[in-house]
Amino acid sequence: MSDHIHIPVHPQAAENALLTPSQLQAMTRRAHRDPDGFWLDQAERIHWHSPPTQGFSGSLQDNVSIGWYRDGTLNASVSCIDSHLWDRADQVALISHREGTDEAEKLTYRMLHERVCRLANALQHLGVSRGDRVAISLPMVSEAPIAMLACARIGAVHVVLFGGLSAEAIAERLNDSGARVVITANEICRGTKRVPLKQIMDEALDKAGSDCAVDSVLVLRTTDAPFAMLPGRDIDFHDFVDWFEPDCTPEIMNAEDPLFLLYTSGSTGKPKAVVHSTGGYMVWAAYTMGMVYTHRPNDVLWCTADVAWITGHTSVVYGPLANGGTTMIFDGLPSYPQPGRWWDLIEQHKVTMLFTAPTAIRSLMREGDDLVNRHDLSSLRLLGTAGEPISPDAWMWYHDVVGKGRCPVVDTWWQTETAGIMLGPIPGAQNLKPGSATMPLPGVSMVLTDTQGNVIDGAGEGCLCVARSWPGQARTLWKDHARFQQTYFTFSPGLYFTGDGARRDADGYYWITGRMDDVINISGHRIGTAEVEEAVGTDKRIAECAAVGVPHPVKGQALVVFAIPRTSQHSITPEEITRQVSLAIGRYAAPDEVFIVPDLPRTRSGKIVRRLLRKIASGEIDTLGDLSMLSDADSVGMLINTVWKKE
Ligand code: 6R9
Repeated sequence: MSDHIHIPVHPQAAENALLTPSQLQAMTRRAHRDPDGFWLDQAERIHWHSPPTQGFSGSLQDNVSIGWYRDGTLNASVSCIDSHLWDRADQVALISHREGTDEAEKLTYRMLHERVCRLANALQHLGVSRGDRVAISLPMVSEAPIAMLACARIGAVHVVLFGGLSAEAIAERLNDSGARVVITANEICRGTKRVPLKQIMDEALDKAGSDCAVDSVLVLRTTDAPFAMLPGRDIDFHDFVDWFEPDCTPEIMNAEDPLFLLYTSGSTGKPKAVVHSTGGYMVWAAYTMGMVYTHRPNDVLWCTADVAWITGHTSVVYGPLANGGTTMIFDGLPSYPQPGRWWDLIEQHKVTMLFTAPTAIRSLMREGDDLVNRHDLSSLRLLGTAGEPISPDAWMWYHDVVGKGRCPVVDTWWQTETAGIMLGPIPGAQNLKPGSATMPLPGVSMVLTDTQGNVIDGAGEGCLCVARSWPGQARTLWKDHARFQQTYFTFSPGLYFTGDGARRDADGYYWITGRMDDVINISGHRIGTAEVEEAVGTDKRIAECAAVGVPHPVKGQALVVFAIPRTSQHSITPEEITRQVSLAIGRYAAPDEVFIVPDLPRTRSGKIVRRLLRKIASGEIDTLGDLSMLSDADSVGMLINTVWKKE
């Protein structure tokens, strides 16, 4: 129904547009006709040491191998910083606002260069060299992007870890990545809560045991809270780094050398580390952010994503800086110490482009329009969102109340694996439809298939796949190319399967229908139900369990766990199970509800029917459908009683 709602281009957006509708069409046609020529042209958006003459090389069939710009060499930090020193050394590159302060730290490109170089030299002094992994676990402070860029400068591969991970989850990632150095802070503040990051890292390093390759830990003091330092391993960040030279010769990397690993959840087993290249990733970051977030002089882009997500990598650090823009970070919450905190900051820093997740929009919307209207948000010219589906009503609120109808809302669909935006509007050149991520960017060969992998033409619904490689495509999973092939390329040989379902309407607009695998999305955090089930199942008292996602008005989805005790003697409480998940993965993955049940609905072959669990947990008990495939239909009645007698 909402297919027919078009939001036409506002005159102000048309004025700011980089492309007219016909230029956009011409670009799309050219990319289709001559992909290599098109992507070699786009490669000119970044700075190369020696520019590439080759586009794509490899194959998405059989033995999947993906390479782009193989004969090009570059350094990502040079493209993000040094290449701008001749014309905008004194332009602000990074605004970093710390909660509890009135003034932000503003680093010009020249200052950013100095800070990155000092840390790069310090890391080299610690023995880090080309190809070594460095783990970064920091709050949203200047040192986070600086640490990423310092790794890039010396050819080290950064692995940014989310501050909400448990010690166990960190230990697993440190060992898997083989990180040699860790850069962390003593504490992260989230409103009135404090997360003792250093203490958790100490526990993680203990748990990591003898397999762990970490020999140095740089610790940034973000608060006055005391913390322990292990002599010989732990080093105070600024006491050490500030002594190094403010210039550092960049390491010249091959386009296909990895720039970073990023852990994300999948539908099976342990979290996987997606590997991104240097050349293709940088072109993709510059291209996608350049097409959708059209930086102009004096633009301030505030993407509220944490640097530990792909959005933080591409939309906070690499994309805006490759394009010579100003990027802003903030380490606080939207409504702390009082509602309206974000609006204060937009007003104070004259933010022109805001990019956030639908979860944040939904919770800000609940605070009412008055709060927004009390602020002068006239600096805004573009509003963006990513990470989860945005409902048409939240989209309209963002557009009408925050953007006053002047600012295009760009709903962008992408993934850790795609590195940058795949579906999204080109502002000013396309009409918008609230709730739709619009269309593929020029050069992106998005297709829909049926469940057998056959491509569907025209309007229809199916599995979202990509038919051609793109420069930012993940190259592999760290140390597990077989899993990479198995996860993404076996569904329909020659196509990359995203794991999402989508509908394409008669105008060619895409509407994401959600994940088709067992990955759920809580407030934009991607969590594998298999990961949660593994965490619960390690308790000897549990015989079997199932984790499902159910709709949630603010978080998008909520996590519900059903657990069967081994015997009636094995008593266990929902609180114990919640704790178990927090310890194994992190508090962010703690279930919203846990039900201890005697059994679960199964097919005759013994498979748990998760579809029914989702319906029961979300209260849709009148539409359970056909139960004839169950081995024991009575189990459903019992389950409904257990779940709903709680109310
Ligand atoms: C960027 C990011 C990827 C998954 C993806 C999809 C969901 C992302 C979306 C969206 C609907 C959008 N997703 N953007 N769903 N509309 N605009 O979020 O990466 O953390 O890897 O998550 O998020 O399900 O497959 P990542």
